[in-house]
Order: sequence, then C-alpha cells, then structure tokens
Amino acid sequence: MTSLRSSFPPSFTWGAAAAAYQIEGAWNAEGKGPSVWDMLTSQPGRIWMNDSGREACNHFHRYEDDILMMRDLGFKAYRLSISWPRVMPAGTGAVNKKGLDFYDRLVDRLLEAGIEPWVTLFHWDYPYELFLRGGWLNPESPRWFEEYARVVVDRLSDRVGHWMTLNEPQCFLGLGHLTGEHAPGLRLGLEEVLLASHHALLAHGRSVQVIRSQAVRKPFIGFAPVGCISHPATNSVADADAAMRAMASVYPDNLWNNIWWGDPIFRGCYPEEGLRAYGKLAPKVQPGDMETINQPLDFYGCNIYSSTKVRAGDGGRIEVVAAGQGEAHTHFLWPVSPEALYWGPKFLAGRYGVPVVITENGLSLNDWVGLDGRVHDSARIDFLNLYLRQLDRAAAEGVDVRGYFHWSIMDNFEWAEGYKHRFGLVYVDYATQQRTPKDSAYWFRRVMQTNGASLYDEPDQSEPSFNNLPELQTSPL
Ligand code: GCO
Repeated sequence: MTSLRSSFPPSFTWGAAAAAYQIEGAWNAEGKGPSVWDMLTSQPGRIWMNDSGREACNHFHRYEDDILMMRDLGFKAYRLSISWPRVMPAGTGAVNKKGLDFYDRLVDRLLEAGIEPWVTLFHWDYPYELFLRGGWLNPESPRWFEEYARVVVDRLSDRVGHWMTLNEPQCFLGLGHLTGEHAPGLRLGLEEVLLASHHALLAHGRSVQVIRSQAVRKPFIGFAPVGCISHPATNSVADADAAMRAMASVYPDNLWNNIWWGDPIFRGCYPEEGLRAYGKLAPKVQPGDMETINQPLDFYGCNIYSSTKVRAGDGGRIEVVAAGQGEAHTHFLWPVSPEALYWGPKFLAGRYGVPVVITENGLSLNDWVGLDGRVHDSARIDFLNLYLRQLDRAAAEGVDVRGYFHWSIMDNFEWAEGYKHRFGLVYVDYATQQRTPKDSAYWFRRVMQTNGASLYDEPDQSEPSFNNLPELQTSPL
C-alpha cells in the first residue's frame, strides 16, 4: 500500500458528532424538563412511525461504554450537545443539579479517554416551558439563552475549550417555525420567522460574550449553520462564478442561505441581497443589536452534506442543473456531491476570513448487520473517501480548514424521519441497544491515524473481489 501525504495541517481535528435529543433518551429522567421535541413527538402522525427520542440510544445511561468504544475506534474529538431542559427544566431559573452533573461526568470521562469535547449549546431541544412563553418570538429569548449559557460555561469551561453556539438555525427556524415539519411544528409567516431568527442571532451573540468573558480555558468558539453549497457544472470560470454567487444568494421565501446568518455574525449587518429578497418582512434592527450579534468568532462551523450543481445561463444567470437519471444519492435521497467539501469551505472561509471546521458531514444508508455479524457499509467508505479528498484539495489550495466531524458517531433519532435513516459509523440495534462498529468506523480510524494520508491508499488487491473474476461471456439470445 502506498500512502501519499495529505494537505491537512498536523494539528487537524478529526472527530464525530451527535446531539443530545438524538442519542440520550432518558427524556424525563433525573429532573429533566420537557423540550419542544418531546412535545412534537408525542403528537401522532408527526414523526415517521411515530418514533421519538424517548429512548433513542440511551446514551444517558450508556455513555461510559460509548466513550470507551469511541476511544477504541481512535477518536480524539467528539462533538456533543447539551440539552437545555436537562440543565434548566423550565429554561430559566432553577438549575437541575443532576442534569448538569451528567454533562460534568460526560466531559470528565471523555477527557480521561483522551477525547476532546466540542460542545454545542443548542441543538434544537428547546425548553417546552419557554415555548409556552413565546419561544424565539419573545424578545426576552436572547436573555434566556444567555442565562443558560452562563450556567453551562460556569460548570464546564475549566475543561471544555471548544464551543459552538447554535446548530443550524436554518432548520430549527425554517423547518420548526415556517414549514412545521420540525419542533415546535409551527407554520408562521416569514415576517414572524425572521423576527424569531433575529432573536436567535442575538442569543448567539450574548452566549459568545458569556463564553469569552467567563470561560476558564481559553475558548475556541464558532457556530454551526447548514452550509448551503453550490458547485459548478463544468470547469469554466463562468460556472465557478455562478456557484460562488449562488452561495451568496438569499431567496425570498425561505431561510436556506448562508449569508443572512453569516453576515450579521461576521460582518455586523444583514446582507443587501437579503434585505432586497425579504423586503418589508426583514426585522427591525434596534440600536446595539448588530454589535451584540457581531462578536469575534474563532471558526465557521459548516454542516455540509451535499451541494447543488449550477451553471451560468444567459447573461450569467445562475441556473440549477437537475440531477440526471440514476445519479447517485443517499438513502435520504440527497445527491452524492463530493465537490461540496471543496466549494463550501472555499466560499465560506473566503467570505468571512476565518478558519472553517466541518462540524457535520456524512450520509444515511440502509445498513444492517450481516450474516457474519459485521456491517459492510462500503458505500459509506466510498462516500467519505470522495468527500474527504475534496476537503484535502481545499486544504492544498490554502483554505484554512481546521477539522472534520463525521455525522454521526452512531445511528440515532433522525428528527421527523425517526429511525428510518442510519447515519452512524456505529450501528445501533435499538431493541437491545447493542452497538456494532461498521466497516467504515475501522476505515475512518485509519484516516484519523494517518491524518488523511490513507485516503490515497491503493485498494487492497489481495482480497477476492468481483474485479478479479474472468470476464463475463454473454451468449447471443
Ligand atoms: C442536521 C442536524 C443533525 C442531523 C443530520 C442529518 O443537520 O439536521 O444537525 O442533527 O441529524 O444533519 O440530517
């Protein structure tokens, strides 16, 4: 096997990610309050098969074994989220000591195992009690989040140094408040959703202030939005330019864009393109708001799964190129588009001038445990190899990429899709809670160990494979 060198910097962080509601279970254990996801999943017909995260992977009770497994799989970093209502059952006020103790132990065990925790403050499980008080629409909501952030930072920041504030505002606001598939399941008008979004941005800013001013360990802070990525249909300069412009676009009827979120945070203003697209529906910015939102950040976290192919049409107009028949897609029907990990970081690092970390990337497959007791997910290995080579290409061209977190460490509750999708490097049998590392987990261990060089290993020819079979003789009909 020959290994070329990769261009990932020596300090590159390799890890995997998960989120509280998707893996913890123990939805009402030890004083935890309900979240909007507990509410939504209790309404029949909202979630595929009426699944819920009540049990999920029962990580709340199995975290010690899970951490040992991660250690054995070679992980040195793990992205987790804190459940706000586990820590503060009503969202503000009383702190649930047992809930906070859980994260305290989780962090300790991770560090003992040599795994660096990267903590997300909010990955969608909003306290139900605060929803009853108007949720993100309430102008007090940024203060509520600040109060919660203070409690977490006070307790964990002597050991936690890596922080993310909000995960994917496009989803919890867009899917949660505009189209209603996600919790809290609302279908508000765009004007109200943009107001709620403004409050979420303020909450982000306030929590960054808390981390910066209070953290014991010197913090490395980012946020983790959806990367809305486009790539050019051909090698032409015109198409590349169209892809770059598509990533800097805002569309009038939805929140699926990069810059409505990134510009206030990194540049201190809403983008002109967005103000034009949303027009009168844009929120009224009060004096001081943008100063609060525009806190210095250490990285841009990108959750990138796929990208849209575009080209320059007449007069340079951005045209989306539809997928051809039979083009590769994942079990979620998301296109397999490795270029996403090249064009996304290139655009985002370029526009905002900060390092990028891939905070999520991966795919869902219909995996199962085979007759030999193993999970042979060769498609995941191939997907990762293709995507990571593109990320390496970005690094080789000088894009400041600092890390990659695979989504996900283990199969888990996939929101409105319930347990239909398996995103994990580790297979979870939900009936027995048995974990089985998939082939991809072992493959990824080597990628981490070699800092990406093993992406360029020659395929192992000693293994019998269909490629070695004599050519198929077809006889005429
Ligand atoms: C998101 C979330 C994750 C998902 C993952 C797969 O991106 O929606 O951050 O919680 O599970 O992305 O959809």
